[in-house]
Amino acid sequence: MTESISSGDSTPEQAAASADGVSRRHFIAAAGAGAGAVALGAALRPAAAQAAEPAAPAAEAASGMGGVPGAPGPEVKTGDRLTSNQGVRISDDQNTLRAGTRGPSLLEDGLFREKMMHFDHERIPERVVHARGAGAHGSFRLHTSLAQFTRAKVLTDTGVTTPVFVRFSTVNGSRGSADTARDARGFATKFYTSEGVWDLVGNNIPVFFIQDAIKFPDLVHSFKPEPNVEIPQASTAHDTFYDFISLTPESAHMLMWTTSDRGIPRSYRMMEGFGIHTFRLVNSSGDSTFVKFHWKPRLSVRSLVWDEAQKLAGVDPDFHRRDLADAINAGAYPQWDLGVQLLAEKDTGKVGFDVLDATKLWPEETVPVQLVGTMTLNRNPQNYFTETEQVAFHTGHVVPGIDFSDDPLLQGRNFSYLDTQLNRFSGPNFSQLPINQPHSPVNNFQQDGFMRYANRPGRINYEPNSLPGGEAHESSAAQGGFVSYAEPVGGTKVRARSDTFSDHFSQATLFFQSMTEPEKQHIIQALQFELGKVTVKAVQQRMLGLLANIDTRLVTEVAGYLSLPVPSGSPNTAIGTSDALSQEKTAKPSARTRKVAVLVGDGVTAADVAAIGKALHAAGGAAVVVGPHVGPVTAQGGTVTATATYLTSKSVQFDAVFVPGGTAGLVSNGDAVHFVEEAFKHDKAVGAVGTGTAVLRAALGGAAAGAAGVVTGASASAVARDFVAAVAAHRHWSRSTGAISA
Ligand code: HDE
Repeated sequence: MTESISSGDSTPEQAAASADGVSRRHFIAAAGAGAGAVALGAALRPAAAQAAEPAAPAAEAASGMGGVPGAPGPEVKTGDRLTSNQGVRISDDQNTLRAGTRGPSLLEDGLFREKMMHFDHERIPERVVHARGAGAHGSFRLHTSLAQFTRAKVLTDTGVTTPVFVRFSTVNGSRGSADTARDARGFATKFYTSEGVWDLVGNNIPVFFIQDAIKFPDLVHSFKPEPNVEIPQASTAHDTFYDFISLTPESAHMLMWTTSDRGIPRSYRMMEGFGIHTFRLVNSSGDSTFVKFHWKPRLSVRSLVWDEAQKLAGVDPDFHRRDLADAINAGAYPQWDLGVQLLAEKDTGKVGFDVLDATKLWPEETVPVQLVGTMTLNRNPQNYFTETEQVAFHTGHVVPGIDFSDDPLLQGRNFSYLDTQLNRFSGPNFSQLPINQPHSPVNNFQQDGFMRYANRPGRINYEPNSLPGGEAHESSAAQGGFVSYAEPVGGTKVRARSDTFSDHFSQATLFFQSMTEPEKQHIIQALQFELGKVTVKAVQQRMLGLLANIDTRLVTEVAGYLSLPVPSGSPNTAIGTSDALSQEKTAKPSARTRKVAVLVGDGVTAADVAAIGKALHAAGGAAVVVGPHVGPVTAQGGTVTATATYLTSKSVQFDAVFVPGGTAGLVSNGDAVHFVEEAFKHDKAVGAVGTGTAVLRAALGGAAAGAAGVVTGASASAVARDFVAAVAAHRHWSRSTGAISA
């Protein structure tokens, strides 16, 4: 028998369907000890307690730490008895041990000491970047095999469902910062494939600020709070960031993306994801094809507006985290299609830029994105810390058939991620944590270190070996072994970049030119805000110099706002446009998962509330009744129950607002009037019927009734269709920008 530290006997599907619903790989060492360990634990428990307790059910008996089947370690139970970490039942968890009820606490109080010691050490170092995140479990199913290009089973085997865990994040802020900061978003996917873990550690923006990993610490220091005062939190709008950016022209392209609507997503569920770097696919003959990975959201790419994002940071700092968890709990599972752009090495000239430069994308019009599979997120973590906080991604985690290019940013990342995990987990054994365990067998001679859960049994811990129990052999490519792509390399050792990395502005211009008018205006306003917060004139001027090489209108309007002269530049306007870059040009209308506030007060017409709720529900959306207090509201013709109030809810938490009939009394409710006014200002759909139109008039005046996305009528049933269509359109930009969105 081949001894191994893994059972290797559970398929990913079986693992995914394990009793506690948490996908896990089983360690043989642990599984072997499982039954015995429980028997031992039971034997150590006080006899009286054993008698009082029914025997643990089989599944629970096999479970170890945190209910993880087979994992060794103290058994954490969810039963009704409080115990110490040593398994001793606690008789009093309300009082420390004292010499007399008013006397000093005693040193011998081991229960207190253990509890406080553990509490004092609850935190692990937060991620230096991407500290703030939210995760979910799900699965990936391939529908189109890429066997011609790769031997990776996850990309060739259309019959397999691969479990995944995804962590979304902001980059800049601390772990407790607000979700809606202007920032890039992390989009990291762990595929638990049958051939090992593949981590696709991407962002919602397809390019990066810098070309060489050696600049990463400088970039991050510059956007983080300034170190003397630790201000501002989760914001790039300050001197040091723009000082660095203005001196780093290669950042121009990504700056266009972060200041665009992509920097303030409506939801994690409505973002694209990009692997950014050029990777390689390698087929079974050893041939390589360059590849870029994309995630395309089924719900389209949608964003907030800046005023709304800032207010949400106060009203609901957990807005994106809550949105993801709520959608999954409601069964509205978010989905993305996995896309690949494939480019033969001989065709790299086609894209017009060096494929190794991470500040460049491959225009989809030149290299189409082919959709090959679908990811569905359908299960929330049971515990934030053990899953979302302890998940450890690494660009170096690839499986046979997926390999690296020489992109200097990617090469640097391949070094950095292990280093960061060593710091976060105080040692090298984080891959044994349940969330990080591969679902395929792990079998090697590594051992020990902080927090090691399982070592190989027996005495053989080296290779090569000949004694019994040491079988663990290398695998050739044909046997599924990872073989690096045999890329010819050569050259002189230098610290230098290729000249092919030197055009920093053309794709920034391509991006700006590809935007619709409202999207352009949002970028201009974002840069006015960001540079308006910069206090050093020389930095503002240098930034204008950079913008002048992107677009003349852009620099003129930002310079005008800053009352600074417009510098001259030479934007490459001939680069044209790419419609795929514009979220407005690519989005499909949909009211699915949209949340609409229905404002009510005493006297509300129940039929209107019911009709609008029904219409939204039919379109996959939801109505939330907002009233003066929680519970039943006096209603005409039926019952209306408020689940939210003007105190607990603000317009920024909703996609649209609807005022039913019978609510004329709300005109004297400042919160209700402000609700409508603010939703209108944020270009959201606004509906009002019957006497509810009085609230609309109080908020917006008479003229608003004819504005885009404002739907009025006699009753909810009469306007339901138009209102749902207005919600599905997401926003009605012409109100704030005077421009019709494409
Ligand atoms: Fe990361 N990055 N990064 N990064 N990154 C980290 O690893 C790093 C880069 C990305 O949800 C860290 O575990 C370097 C690009 C995501 O856990 C750290 C460079 C892209 C996440 C690190 C980059 C990313 C990280 C911090 C330049 C988009 C969060 C904590 C060479 C493709 C993953 C950690 C999660 C996290 C280093 C650039 C995406 C410090 C050195 C480009 C989504 O290792």
